Amino acid sequence: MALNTLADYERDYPYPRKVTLCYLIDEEKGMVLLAMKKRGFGTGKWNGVGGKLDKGESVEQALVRETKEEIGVDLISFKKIGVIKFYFSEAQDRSFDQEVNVYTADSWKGSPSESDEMSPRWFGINEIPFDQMWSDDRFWLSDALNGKYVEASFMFDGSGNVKQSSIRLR
Ligand code: 8OG
Repeated sequence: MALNTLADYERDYPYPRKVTLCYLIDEEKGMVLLAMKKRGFGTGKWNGVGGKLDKGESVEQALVRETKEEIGVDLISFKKIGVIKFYFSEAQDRSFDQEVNVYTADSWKGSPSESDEMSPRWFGINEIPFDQMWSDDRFWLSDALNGKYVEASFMFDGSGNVKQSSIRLR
């Protein structure tokens, strides 16, 4: 059957590949750590840190490993703030689609530092640079950082713009 709407993708591909995404939060200062992606998927965008699961890894194991690899810190405490599915409707196959498992962390060991992949920087929670981020982030990230749990799905067009979305906040 043809895939036309976001609902078609959600029905036919309910379990896209899992990836992790983590935002370090300094609650006292009202800051969030974003990192500039230097290579690969999402190059040139500010984002949280994270990536794909290695074979046999759980989501939380991957979250801890990716955070260490990308910005050099060891997570101590973190909490899940949402699950977001992304469908790239113009892609030839479904291998780009992702289920992003989103977390915030409020405790870690070490100072965020630059790696080959990411260059970190603190931003005020009200000064997030949405025009230099994934196009969907403006629809959910502020609410998620302010304590809402987000369950959402997005369908992108070939230029990476949001074509359809479904967002549930609680
Ligand atoms: O392993 P790799 O670097 O390719 O993983 C991609 C990272 O980017 C992963 O942390 C999940 C994250 N990511 C997407 N799509 C989106 C998106 O639309 N918004 C945000 N904020 N992050 C995304 O893959």
